[in-house]
Amino acid sequence: SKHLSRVLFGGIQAMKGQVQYEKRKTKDGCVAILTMDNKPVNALSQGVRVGLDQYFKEVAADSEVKAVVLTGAHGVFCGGADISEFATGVEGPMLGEVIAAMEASEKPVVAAIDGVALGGGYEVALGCHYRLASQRAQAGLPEVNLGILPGAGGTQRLPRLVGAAKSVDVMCRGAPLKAPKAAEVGLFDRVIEGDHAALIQASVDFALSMPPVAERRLGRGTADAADAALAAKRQEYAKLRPGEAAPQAIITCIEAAVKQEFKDGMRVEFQEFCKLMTGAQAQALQYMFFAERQCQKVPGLDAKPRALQSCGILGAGLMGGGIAMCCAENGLKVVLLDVDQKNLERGMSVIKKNYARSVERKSKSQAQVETILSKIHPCSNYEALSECDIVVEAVFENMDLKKKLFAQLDAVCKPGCVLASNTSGLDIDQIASATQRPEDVIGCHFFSPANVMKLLENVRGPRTGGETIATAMAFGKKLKKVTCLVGNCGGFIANRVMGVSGAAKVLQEGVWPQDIDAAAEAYGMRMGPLRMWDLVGLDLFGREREKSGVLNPEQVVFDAMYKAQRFGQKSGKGFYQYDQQRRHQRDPSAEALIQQVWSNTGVQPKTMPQEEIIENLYLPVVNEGFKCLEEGMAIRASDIDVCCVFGYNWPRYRGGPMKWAFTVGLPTVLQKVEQMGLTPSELLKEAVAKKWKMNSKDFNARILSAWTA
Ligand code: TC6
Repeated sequence: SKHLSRVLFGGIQAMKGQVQYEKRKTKDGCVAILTMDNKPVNALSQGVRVGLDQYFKEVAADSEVKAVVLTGAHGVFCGGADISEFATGVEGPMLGEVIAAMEASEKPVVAAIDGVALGGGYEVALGCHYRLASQRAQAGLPEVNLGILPGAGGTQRLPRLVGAAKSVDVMCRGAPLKAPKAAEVGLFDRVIEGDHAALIQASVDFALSMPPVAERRLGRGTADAADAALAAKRQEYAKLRPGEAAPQAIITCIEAAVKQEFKDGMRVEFQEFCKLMTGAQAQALQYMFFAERQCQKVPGLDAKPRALQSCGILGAGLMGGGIAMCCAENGLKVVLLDVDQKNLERGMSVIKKNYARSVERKSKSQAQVETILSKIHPCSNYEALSECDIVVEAVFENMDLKKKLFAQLDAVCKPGCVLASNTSGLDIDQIASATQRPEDVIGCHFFSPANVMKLLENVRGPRTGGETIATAMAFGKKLKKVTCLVGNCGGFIANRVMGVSGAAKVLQEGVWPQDIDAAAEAYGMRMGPLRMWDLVGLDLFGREREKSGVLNPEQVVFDAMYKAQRFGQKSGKGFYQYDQQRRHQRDPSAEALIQQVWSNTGVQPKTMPQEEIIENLYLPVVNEGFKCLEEGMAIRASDIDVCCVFGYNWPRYRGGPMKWAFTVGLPTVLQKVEQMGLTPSELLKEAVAKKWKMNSKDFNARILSAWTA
């Protein structure tokens, strides 16, 4: 500790994080207990790396110390490398060097893992000679989600510990494994019952019982995976994570671990790591890591959330049922209300069928399902909502109906109950006006299916109170949603910005649906825009157009599809034809119809480069995003990206439309938006004139001032 103090007080005070050192003397010998300490998740910031480096040197020189136990403070082992250092540059000592020095220790080193050991955190554990874990521990290598790979030796050490095939899955899936599974796969040597102190004691005893010279595993890999098996894994992950570079790079490293000596494998890992780290995907994914955490924060909101134990849901349709499942799965008591007994029964039976499928697929046990179902109470009487802490209305989109229901909720719900509407676009303030407590009314806009889609847009009306906002944000957190507070405008954020995508215009210019979809899918969208329309149903579109009576010449192809009753998947044909399994293929009759419309309007079919298709599709989205910001409908540019990524499956590795716009360059975006005949957002023009960068102080302040205005 003296040494570390000298380092810390010798001019490097700005370093984040530290390591605590304790010498524990027992009757069997003395053990050094090192505790990584860097709130909240003990990320391996420079101070932690320096601490580990120094203390391992000290331990080596101290003949009294027989072994080392390495653990973490704050109920966590370690959340990995400090991701915020990636953008600013990492200063020495490097994590790989620190781990190599630990591994080279002549004295046994035991990782005592309580809470999570993730990424570089688990790589540190891999550098230890043994890994003991508490029952609540988890381990994983989630670097793939940040567009990188376990670059501190993880790709070389894990295959030597558990074999290549399992390593591919751990690293390419990137999901943490809970203690029993982690032990089964081989990530932990033992799981210890009891609290943190029991784990440390067991680790101390274990360390002292091990041979004094540490076991080494750095020879060749176990060669358990043949080339063919790894080639199959490449294909599997190309499908599971299409377009992503990191999974393929990870498999390259694992191949090296199977075939080459450790030091040569490390060289391959370093090369692959550098390629990924300097690429656009890693940048975008690391941006998303912070964006999805940032969006949950509401500047200037100091109100505390109210208690949340129970949720009422009004309407047992598709949305209501999905919200009920999501609430019950996350421990809320649910009152599912539908005044129509038949709807209620149908809703409950859909929920039960969904869970029966989960049991079949083994994603949930029968016991889990029973616990969840026991939390959902179907009823058809409004009085049942009287004790709920929050009520989410999920009936169909009709303002008069919603107003009527909110007046009823106002009459039965207890004071302080949050009255939320799941409307996907109606004015929250108008809905609130039907109650005597507009400060308790907010929008909670779930995306379908609500139990699957991660986004929750909370919509503040002009009269929504601070406590209501805080409670709705806490509600999202409880449901494990990525929750964004947005403004009260038509379509809110995700639907509004994605709704202006230029698919109809490109189609009307003579580009075939399959070319448009192929471009979008190559960009990383899960489904091209016209396949998406086939899924949503062109009848919805057609009815809206008939109702509004506004005809736009760009949409004549859509109109023709509607008139020909080509509604999409639901009618077996739309832009494509569909088989029983809803697989799509090109449809000559759809193409003939489109060709006919084109020739009636003097349009020649043409090919358009994919990049140009993407610009035509998504630059309008970017422009609309800027408009949302200038109108004060979002708190940050990155919130718009979060809404598109989690609400519309915009490819995470591209970072969302706003991040994309800054990558393209705002002057180019503005120029093209003007060329497309769109009215450019004033904020976009201002950002170009003032040369604002994404997340620059001035840009953020300008957006925040619109939000608070
Ligand atoms: C790596 O290790 C690469 C190695 C290769 C060789 C170099 N760094 O998620 P929460 C912050 S890559 C910096 O809300 P939870 C987070 O931003 C890393 N900051 O909490 C937030 O800050 P805020 C591989 C980090 O309890 C706060 O901590 N590791 C890091 O729901 C709380 O986070 C990973 O990918 C970090 N590594 O979940 C793991 N981790 O309060 C990433 C967290 O200012 N982390 N923060 O907003 C996680 O998955 C989760 O944070 C968690 C805790 C499970 C550790």
